[in-house]
Amino acid sequence: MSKKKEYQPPKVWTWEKEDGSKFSNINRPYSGPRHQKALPVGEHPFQLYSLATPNGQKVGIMFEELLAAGVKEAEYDAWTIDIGEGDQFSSGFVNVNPNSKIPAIMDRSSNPPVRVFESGAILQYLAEKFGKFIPEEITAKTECRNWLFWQMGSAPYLGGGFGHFYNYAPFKMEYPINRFTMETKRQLDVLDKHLSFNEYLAGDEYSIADIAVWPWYGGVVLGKLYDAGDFLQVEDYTHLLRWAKQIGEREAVKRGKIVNKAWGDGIQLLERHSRKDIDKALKKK
Ligand SMILES: N[C@@H](CCC(=O)N[C@@H](CS)C(=O)NCC(=O)O)C(=O)O
Repeated sequence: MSKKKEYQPPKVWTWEKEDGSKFSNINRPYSGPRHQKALPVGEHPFQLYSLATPNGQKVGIMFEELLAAGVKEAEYDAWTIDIGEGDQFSSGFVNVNPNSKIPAIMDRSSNPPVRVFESGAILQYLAEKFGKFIPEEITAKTECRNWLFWQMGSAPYLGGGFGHFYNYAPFKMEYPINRFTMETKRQLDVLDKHLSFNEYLAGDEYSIADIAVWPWYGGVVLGKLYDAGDFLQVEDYTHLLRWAKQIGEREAVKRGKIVNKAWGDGIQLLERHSRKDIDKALKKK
């Protein structure tokens, strides 16, 4: 691939095995299992199959928030799915999520057990099952869902667009970086304006909307994602920063964000089977 030569799409696209980008070793243009392997199952009602990426962190945070709120029935076992190694293509994982993406859960307290995939669906399922972190009143509940679905539609521009071309692409290209920076800054401004007159995304109440948005947009403005703080001038988004810091101070968020953290110099926690696993990992810090 050359930087200068303009790409002329052929009549029919063919798969070029390695394009040099970070995940090209695992990407394929088809779905389904690539190897036979069952998923592990622990003793708790919920089984979480995940990794501590922003999408994965949402569910670790939700379980920790539920436990902190006294919902004992939300006990869970968390297992690492190493997406760099292709664990998401095992027959067991594909049975829980045919889309082969983390996070996914099995609710074994239901008979028959219920599978839930897509982080937004998982947050909504848990919130509705336990009547927590989703407002009861219809207008507030709808506002909560508005922001939950906003995140699902918007974050792919941030992660798959901006993050990919700014960080993971084999070389820097001005056109896609400009396009996705424009959209990312517009999204940051949407949140900043909304949070200038709302404490939380759904209004006065902390909810699954905050849990969904924080790992992505909180991560960017707190300098935890893509090392792009200066490039995006994140200090301009003062209301978003206020909210990001406030959510980051919650005990359950500090605990949940490290669940299934399988890389980096800091805390790692491949599996979680009891609260002590997180206590120990945080103590080592
Ligand atoms: N819309 C999905 C996105 C999930 C997603 O993109 N997960 C990524 C990690 S953050 C993944 O599993 N990637 C593995 C792959 O693409 O093979 C959700 O919110 O759950």
